[in-house]
Amino acid sequence: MRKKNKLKEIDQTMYTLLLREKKRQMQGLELIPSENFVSKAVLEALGSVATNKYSEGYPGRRYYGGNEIIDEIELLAIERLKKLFSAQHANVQPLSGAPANMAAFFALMEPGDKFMALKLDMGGHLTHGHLANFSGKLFKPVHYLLDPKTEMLDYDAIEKLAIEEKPKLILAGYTAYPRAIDFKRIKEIADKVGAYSMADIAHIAGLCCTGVHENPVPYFDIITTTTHKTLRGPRGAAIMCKEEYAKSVDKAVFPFLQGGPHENVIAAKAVAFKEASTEKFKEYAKQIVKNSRALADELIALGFRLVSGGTDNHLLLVDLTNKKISGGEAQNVLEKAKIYCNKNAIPYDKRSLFDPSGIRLGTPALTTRGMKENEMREIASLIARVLAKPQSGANIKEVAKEVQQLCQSFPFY
Ligand code: DSN
Repeated sequence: MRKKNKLKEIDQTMYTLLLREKKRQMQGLELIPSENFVSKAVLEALGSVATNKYSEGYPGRRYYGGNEIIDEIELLAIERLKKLFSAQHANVQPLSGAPANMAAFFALMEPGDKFMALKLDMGGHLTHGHLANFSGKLFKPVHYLLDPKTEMLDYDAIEKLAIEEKPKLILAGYTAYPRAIDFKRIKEIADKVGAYSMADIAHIAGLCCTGVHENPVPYFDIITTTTHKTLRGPRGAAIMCKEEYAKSVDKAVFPFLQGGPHENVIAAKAVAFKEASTEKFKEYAKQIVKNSRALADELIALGFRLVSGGTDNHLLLVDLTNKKISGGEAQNVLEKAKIYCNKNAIPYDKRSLFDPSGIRLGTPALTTRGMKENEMREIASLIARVLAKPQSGANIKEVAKEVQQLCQSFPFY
């Protein structure tokens, strides 16, 4: 007997919306570097009965009865994450990246303490000290910048600033930085000035756990990550740290910042961590970077300027200044052709953050669908064709048709 679709029966409206969203995801080119497609196994765990349970506290120390199995689920997620990254301690309860960063700050700093991070419009993050965010309001951010010529991190300048400012914590890890991060150097600088070392590896976690990018977890004081980007798990986050900070981290997550953990998400995280520990995932992570480089090389060949001249990781930042189109306009017109990306500031951008000069492209999601270098070259040419004639509806329609054909050859769900 065919299994009945309960959602369709109970809520036709939501069923239809979700079906439409699935079609949108499958029939378009997902190039937003922070997005990915989780496995069916992860989706199953996410939609499981673990969502029914309250489990405030930690395994063995809960404020509700009936947590015997939930404890096993959370411990499994913790152990798998520790093994995956060689971490001494892990907390898998953070609901998302921003709360994870908030908990990490409060675990190691007091309000008013000074910390160093990369500025948002250079590739940092709101939670790395932007004034509109808790991190800029409650703490004292000192921002380091990228080298204006190379558009890369300038470690000597970071060291000089750290010596002058003596921050309590130095944060490395970015949302729009296409190059490899020298975590060892950042740690040396932090040690030199007696600061805590913090890494926010949300974007590159899937590259770090596979050795495709250097993994800072074994030697940094504290590390935050989301679980849904290159790590390809459910939307959520985790914190890892040295054993000596374990208690402070756990207390900062609960009871300081959060209440009941989402155990269905934690179950899904555990499944994703298992998947990420396989050889297949390692190959996937390697392919992400190969694809990113192929996309970058072809875009350069087609006359696009890439910030820093290329990429070492899963993303690239395209400066559209010479194309006479803003990042926002490019995002919108590409969306019409079913090519999804996001507008993004470039270092020292002359335009506003709300309509900056660049777009950010990434390969994690399309690599999950099985696309390789040839498809990346084809996609670069589709992007170039849309941006060459952004006003032409006929041109956009033609590209959209080709996008759909390409997507049909790489079915996923
Ligand atoms: N919003 C994420 C990104 O897109 O990079 C960072 O939190």
